[in-house]
Amino acid sequence: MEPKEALNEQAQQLGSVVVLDGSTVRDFAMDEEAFNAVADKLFVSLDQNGDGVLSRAEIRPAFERLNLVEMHFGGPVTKTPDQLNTLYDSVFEAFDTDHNNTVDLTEFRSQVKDILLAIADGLGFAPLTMVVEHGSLLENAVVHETHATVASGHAANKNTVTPSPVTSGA
Ligand SMILES: [Ca+2]
Ligand SMILES: [Ca+2]
Repeated sequence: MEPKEALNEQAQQLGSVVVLDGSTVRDFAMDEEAFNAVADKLFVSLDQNGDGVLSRAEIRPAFERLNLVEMHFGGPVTKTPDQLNTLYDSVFEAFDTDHNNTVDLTEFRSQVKDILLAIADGLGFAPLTMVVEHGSLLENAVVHETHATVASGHAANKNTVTPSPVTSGA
C-alpha cells in the first residue's frame, strides 16, 4: 500500500471529509455563543488532571490531532522531532499570554479564535476539501454553517464572490 493511501485511510477513520472555506470558519469563530460552547468543551476534554488550566503536556496532543498548528504556524510539512518540539513550545507561549506557564480558559478561547480567524484568512474564498477529526473545531465550524444555511445545499457552491488571491501557509 502506498504511504499516501494508508494516510487517507487513517484520516477517514479519524474524521469526516468536509468542504471548508474562509467564511465557514470565520462565521463560526465570530459566533461567540456557539464558539465558546465548543471551545469550552474542548478545554475541559484537554484538562486531563481537572485543575482548570492546561499545561504544555495537555495542550500538545490536542493540536497534534487537530492539525491546526501545522496549518497556522508551520504549513503542512513534515518536521523533525526537534523542530516539532520548538514549534509546540512556541505554540504554548502564544497561548500563555500572561506567561504564568499555564493556559486558562480565557487564554484558550482567545487563541483558538485567533487561530481560526487566521485559518479563515488563509482559506479565503477558495473552498478546500479536507479531513477533520470528529468533534474537532473545524468540523464544528461546518456543522455550525450547515445549521445556519440548511436550505442552501452544497457548501462548495455557495460562493459567487470573486476569489481573493490565495495565500498559502501562515
Ligand atoms: Ca490541567
Ligand atoms: Ca496563562
